[in-house]
Amino acid sequence: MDIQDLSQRIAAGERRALARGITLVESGRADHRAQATQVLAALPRDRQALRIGLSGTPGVGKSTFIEAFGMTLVQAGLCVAVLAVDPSSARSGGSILGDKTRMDRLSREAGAFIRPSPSQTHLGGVARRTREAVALCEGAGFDVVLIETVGVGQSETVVAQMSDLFVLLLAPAGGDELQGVKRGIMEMADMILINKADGDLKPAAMRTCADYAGALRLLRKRPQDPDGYPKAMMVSALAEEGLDTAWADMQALVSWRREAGFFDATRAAQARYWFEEDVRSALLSKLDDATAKRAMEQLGSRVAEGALAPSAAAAQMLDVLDGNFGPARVDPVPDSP
Ligand SMILES: Nc1nc2c(ncn2[C@@H]2O[C@H](COP(=O)(O)OP(=O)(O)O)[C@@H](O)[C@H]2O)c(=O)[nH]1
Ligand SMILES: [Mg+2]
Repeated sequence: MDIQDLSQRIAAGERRALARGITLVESGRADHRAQATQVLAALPRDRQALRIGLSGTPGVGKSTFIEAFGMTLVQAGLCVAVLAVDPSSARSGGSILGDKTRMDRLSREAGAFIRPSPSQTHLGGVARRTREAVALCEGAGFDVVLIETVGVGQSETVVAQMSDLFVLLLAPAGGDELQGVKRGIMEMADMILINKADGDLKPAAMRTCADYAGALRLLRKRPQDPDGYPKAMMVSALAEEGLDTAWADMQALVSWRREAGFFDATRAAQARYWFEEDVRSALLSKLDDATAKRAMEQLGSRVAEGALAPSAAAAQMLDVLDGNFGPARVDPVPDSP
């Protein structure tokens, strides 16, 4: 494959080339990884999309919202890419793939690009792939990249750490409890959108919105927020209500952050975070190699027998990881025939 040609096509905004590029970054093959790195390096560096992370539990209306909100953006003349981080996708078949029908209109728009989530269970791998897919979309000249995630555990943190804006989508609650949204996730949100504020659900949506607006006011003030943010507001993805207002409020927040320097500062901090994460995960992956596993097993047994102190064994293990087999007296794994 001609990498230079592929990069140029991506930079020219060709959707099929972009899809091909994303396939490369998602691939586990070493040659594909090397090509992906080359493609990423060859893309224009002066393009910046607004990255919007969107999280919510299954059924709150993420797909419906992305379709309606995406159409709002496209009609405003913007190009929109939709990506997904879904650690459960290996089981569910992807958070976007399954309901591309819900994005029927958006998927037919020339200004839109929708990419189903890769089927990969390991969150660390998903994070890198998604970051690189975002970079490809930016290089392809998209104005907005929506990164969807199902609200399960760590995936919100992953998405928040690669977004300029993090939006939490909630449904109207029946009772008066705060739907068990974890404080840590609330603290990441720049906007909380109470979806389904229509028909019979409207009164409940109003109560839920007021509850969350109150809860947000109780959180510690963050330096990157102007007055009035983070904000809770009502929308209806189905009735397409409140979407223009939500977009206007997002733009207002982004402009403020740009002028106050927080936009670039956050991106810089995120880049540093991912650098450190990549180092950490690369170090951890060293434990997966056959020699390391064998050393762990052997040293572990000696610790269990009481022949070696845990800390001494750990020091020997680090020697093994450094490629120094002497002190640990661990035999390297013989080459397989
Ligand atoms: N009443 C109402 N229903 C909605 C709204 N948005 C989504 N839904 C419905 O909620 C269900 C789940 O929506 P979906 O977009 O698939 O949610 P997801 O699992 O978060 O992607 C579907 O039956 C939608 O029609 C809304 O704004 N109002
Ligand atoms: Mg969905």
